[in-house]
Amino acid sequence: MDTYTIAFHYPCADGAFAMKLEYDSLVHSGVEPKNITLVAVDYRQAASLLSKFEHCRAGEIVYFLDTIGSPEVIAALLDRECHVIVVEHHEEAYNKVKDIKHKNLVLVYKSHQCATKMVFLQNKDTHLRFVVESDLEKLVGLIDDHDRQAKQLEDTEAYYAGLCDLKLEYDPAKNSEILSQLDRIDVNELVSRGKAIVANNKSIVASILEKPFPVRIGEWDIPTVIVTPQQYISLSTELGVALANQSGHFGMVGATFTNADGSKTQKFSVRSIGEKHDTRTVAKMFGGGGHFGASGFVYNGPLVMQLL
Ligand SMILES: [Mn+2]
Repeated sequence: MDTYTIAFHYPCADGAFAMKLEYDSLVHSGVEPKNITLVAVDYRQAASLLSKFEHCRAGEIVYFLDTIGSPEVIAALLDRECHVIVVEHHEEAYNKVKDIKHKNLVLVYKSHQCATKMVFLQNKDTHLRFVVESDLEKLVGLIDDHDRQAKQLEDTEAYYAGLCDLKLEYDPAKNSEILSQLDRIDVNELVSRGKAIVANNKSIVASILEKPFPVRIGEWDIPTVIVTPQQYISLSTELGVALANQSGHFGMVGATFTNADGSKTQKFSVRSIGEKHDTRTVAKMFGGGGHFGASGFVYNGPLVMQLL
């Protein structure tokens, strides 16, 4: 009896859906669920990754979907005579394994498809009991459009807002219900729920943007808004970019988070538009950092006004 492991990128919707489609197609082809192990691969815990594959013996068929885990893990599994199948669309990740030549290694790489779509197309001819076929195709299209930031489908933003609102825990080790939760997703319901959230967010954003105040940092008066932690997590980019558009240089969003011990942490997110203003210049002044157009820093002064 063959045994299977499906490792997938976590926490990532594309990884989770790819896992679900691969799982369904294995079960459909006659594999018993007890012979399938699901492993969420979290790069933030890369050091302990190999321990999640201790059960893999010679002959185990191991999928890596939307993730390569690490080249070391793959090498260790090949050493144990496992069969490894990598389905990947991240060029950087693929480059780390593309030179490994081994009879038990299959690499599937497509830069223009997300992992879910790759798995979907590979198993298209088998009956998937995930959702009814036409809806599944629609869902896969939306996952693909969002995961690759293609922004070609009009419902993609709503799909993702609706999905985030479900607050699914994709790791089967932490949530034994995840497979049935993914089974129950109704893509049309998800999109209409998402549309309402997107519309609501737009009105929240509009009202927040009515009251920015300038914060002097270096040579810039940076328009800034203070929001709730929840708004900070979901709306920083939208607000920061809008404020950067207003000022022509930077925009800044702040929020006060309460730590587990009750202490407070003030986080700031800086955004810019175009290629002229590097947000890291601002973030570095406070020991933070990030990317050219998006950075963050922690400022634990007692009051926001002290920045002025
Ligand atoms: Mn992906």
